[in-house]
Amino acid sequence: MARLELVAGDITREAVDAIVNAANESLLGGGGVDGAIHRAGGPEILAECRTLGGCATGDAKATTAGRLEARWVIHTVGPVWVGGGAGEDDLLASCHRRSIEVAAEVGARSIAFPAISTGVYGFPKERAAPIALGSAREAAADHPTVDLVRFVLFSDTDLRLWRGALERSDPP
Ligand code: AR6
Repeated sequence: MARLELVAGDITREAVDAIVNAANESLLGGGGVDGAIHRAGGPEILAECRTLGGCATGDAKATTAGRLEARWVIHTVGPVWVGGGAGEDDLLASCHRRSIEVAAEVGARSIAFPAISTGVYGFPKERAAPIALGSAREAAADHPTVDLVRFVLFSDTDLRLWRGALERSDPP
């Protein structure tokens, strides 16, 4: 069973095998955590992204990680929140499942996620946290080579919210 960790920090500094990027369907960069990853990792990541032909919402694709400590960046596209009735929950779960599948495919044993969709895309954090935790835990159980799943929250407030969600979730 994979270890599940919650920390506060900047995901670009994570020394795990793979970090997940909350990208958009173009995979050609943006603001938020996407901008931070491309800035810290350098132009190699964007050059690789250009060859991938974009990415559907809920799917994930890997590139190498340029100057980052991680070896791979797994780019996933979270749903834009439009009120909850457009399949946003399932798409968010899919992002976590697909990211872990891709991590297993490239041989990554440890993976760090940001809080996908909860920034510019407007997904409510209280609703996103249990979905992200549950889907990541399930996917990691199906892919036992992935033995560390870490969520990197960008503030102490977010970390507290996610800890609460973890405490309320079913034990593994
Ligand atoms: N480390 C960890 N978390 C971060 C960092 C960081 N360095 N920077 C921001 N966050 P967002 P989204 C948190 O907006 O909602 C981009 O333009 C942030 O506080 O980055 O999925 C893409 O290109 C929030 O909790 O991603 C897309 O167009 C979380 O990361 C769009 O934004 C996600 O916020 C995707 O929107």
